[in-house]
Order: sequence, then structure tokens, then C-alpha cells
Amino acid sequence: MQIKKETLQELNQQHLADHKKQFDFIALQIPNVENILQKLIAFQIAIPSWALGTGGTRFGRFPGGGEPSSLEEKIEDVGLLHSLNQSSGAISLHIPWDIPEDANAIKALAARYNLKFDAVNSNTFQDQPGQAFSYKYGSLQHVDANVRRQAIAHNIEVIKHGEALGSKALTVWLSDGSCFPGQLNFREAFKRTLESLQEIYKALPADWKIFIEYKAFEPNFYSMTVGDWGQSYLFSSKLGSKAYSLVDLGHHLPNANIEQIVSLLMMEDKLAGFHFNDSKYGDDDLTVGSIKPYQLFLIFKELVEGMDAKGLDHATDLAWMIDASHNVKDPLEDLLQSTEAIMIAYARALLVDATTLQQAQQENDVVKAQEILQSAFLTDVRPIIAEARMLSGGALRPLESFRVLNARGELIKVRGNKTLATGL
Ligand code: LRH
Ligand code: MN
Ligand code: MN
Repeated sequence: MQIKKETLQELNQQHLADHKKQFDFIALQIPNVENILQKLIAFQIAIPSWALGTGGTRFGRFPGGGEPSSLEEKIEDVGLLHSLNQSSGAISLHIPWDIPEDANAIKALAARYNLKFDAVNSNTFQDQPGQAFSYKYGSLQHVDANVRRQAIAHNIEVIKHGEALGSKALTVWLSDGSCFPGQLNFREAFKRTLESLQEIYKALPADWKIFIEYKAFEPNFYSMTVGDWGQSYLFSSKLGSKAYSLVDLGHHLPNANIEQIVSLLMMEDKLAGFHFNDSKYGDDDLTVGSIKPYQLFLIFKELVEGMDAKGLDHATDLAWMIDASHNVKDPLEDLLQSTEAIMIAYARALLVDATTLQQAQQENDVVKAQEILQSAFLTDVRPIIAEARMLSGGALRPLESFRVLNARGELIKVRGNKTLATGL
């Protein structure tokens, strides 16, 4: 389904007067609102190809209808999101869940929706039909060199797919680890994993990066070979300057200080970027910002501070992606909410008065430091984000427009009610 620009303009027109009042009110309080608008317009968050259908748990899955059943339809769905919010201008593929058989055609289709290809993801956490060796006991860490070779070859094949599409990074998330004490020699597993990663690293094109994603638990429940940012940092620093550590918000132990992790990885030039989601108990399955919006803001505050200190381009120098599973919500609606939550956190972080904060820190004025952060966090930045969206041709109210236009109903008409997207 494609939404015409004129249709969006008509919808926007209905809310324009209200919006103007709200925007003018907030714009008056912010000295550099133009600058903030430009940053928001430039900021794009990639959508993972595996999040466009309903996810599930091991207890069941309840598909919602009109799900994309091909890569082409997934691109179409991301195009739909992007036309509404103008902030979802990239798609990230997981291989082999989404294999671009005809790369040129897929690239051309994405270009029609103004979409780029973000990092490509390899999958050595599931066995595929016809595969020679099993990943039951790991992939890059495996005691059997045949398994390791197979996993390395898969990663190199993923790089090839990515090259054909114009991706510039490979994300490696390993489920490798152990479920029981004694199962694995930690040091040997680490060394084998490093050697395997070194083989993959050698195959990276000159202008590519490799992102090492860590995760504390699941599917292995005793040890994970890339279990935290320390292990990921060890791998990425041993690999070389093209290797970075990727932070997925759901992959930490409860109460981890993620903002501090982010700040230090940036200090060391080793932060790859993000997989955004939120969680109350376990991994990634809730909408980013739905549980801990203050934490998300604090993370963005570190990001903005760190990127500015290094002179990095907020929009392009780090990788931004949503990585969540949608069990009960319409995935497209959830992705619109996720994108909005990320933009809110980013906009609030842009409001932080960095100079006064630094002064307060120097003076050990803890109360003032907290006031500065909270006054940015408590600002309702939604009109600024809506203005940025409208300026770039999107909807003032993406979610409402999605519903008013009966987008899901239209997708069901074309695709049917009994579709099941590939992915988790
Ligand atoms: C692992 C993970 C990783 C995978 C994706 C499907 O939990 O976050 O990024 O590639 O989920
Ligand atoms: Mn992830
Ligand atoms: Mn995850």
C-alpha cells in the first residue's frame, strides 16, 4: 500500500491549526529550534526485516493478518512507515530469513520508497534445512572446525549479499555459550570465537564495519560467549578498527547502567550503534520507551554528548535500529510508536543545556545537575517532532493517519488474513 503525498497533506490540514499553536508555544522556549528541527529531519532509524510480522513466544504466535510474506512486501511495509514518519528510511536484513535473490531488483524497489539498506545480519543460531553441520553446541566457538568453517562461510556469504545491496556493515549476534557449568571451557571458546571472527573480518570490504552484538542470556542460560559489553569490547578491540560493539537494550542484566556503557564505548571509539527495544524482565520484546523512558533519554543524553565531543554526525556515524518483537500489537503500529519514542528521547537529549551541566558537575552541584536533566526530560517535544515530520513531507500524526487510512485493512485485502512473515 502506498500513501499519496496529497492524502497526507489533506490529513495534516485537519490538524494544522492545533499543531501550529503547540509548536509555536514550545518553539518560543527553545533558543535553537531550527537547528533541532534539522537534526530530527536527518535522523533515520532502520527497521529490521524480521519485525514486520507478529512475533511470538515458545508458547504460541497469534498472527494478525496482512503480514508481508516476501522481502518485496516487507520493503513495501517499511516504505509505508517511512512515508508516514519520514524517519524510517532504512531496512536491515537477516539472512537467510530474507534472501535478496535478485539484488538489483530489490535495490531498485527500496530506492522507489527512498529506503537504504542498513547492516546485514547473519544467523548461526538456527539450523537451516540441508545444512551439513548443526549449531546445537555453538557456531563460531564450536569445538569442531567443520562447524566453525560453515559458520564463517555463512557470514562471508551475508557480506556478499549486503555488498550487492549497498549495506556497509555486518552485525554478528552469536547465541554461542553453554547451558550448564562444565559444558564449555570459557577461554578456549573465546579463542576459537576470536579466530573465527578474524576470518570474517578479513572478508570485510574496505569501507565496511563489523558489529559485535552481545547478550547476557538466552538461548544459552549459563554462559554466553559474547555475554556483555566487556566481552564484546575485547573481541572488537582485538579484531581491529573496523570492529565495534553493538548495544541491544534488551540484552543486559536487570538494572545495568546502559548509559554508562554507551558513554565509555564511545570514549574508546568502539560503539557501533543500537538495537532499540524495552523490557521489564527479559530480552527485547517490548516497545522502546514503553517501560523506561527516562533511561532511554539518559542514553541519548550520553550519545549526544559523546557524538558532539567527537564531532560525529548524529544521523550517519552510528547505526540506529529497532529490534523488537510484536506479540500482541499490529507490528506496523508498534514500529510507528517505537520510532516516535526514539525521536522523543533524541529531541529531549538535544535540549540538555550541556554547558550549564558541565558547570554544575565542576561545582558538585548535584541538585542543579539533576534539574537540568529533568527539565529537558519533562519537556513535551512532540510538537517539534511533528513539525520536523511535516517539513519533510510526513504525517503530523502518523499513527492516527495509519488508522484513518485503514492501512492494515488495505493490506489484508491484498495479502489475505492468513499470512505469516518470516523471522522470529
Ligand atoms: C538476539 C537479537 C539479535 C538477533 C535478533 C533477531 O536476541 O537481538 O540482534 O539478530 O535478535
Ligand atoms: Mn538485537
Ligand atoms: Mn535480542
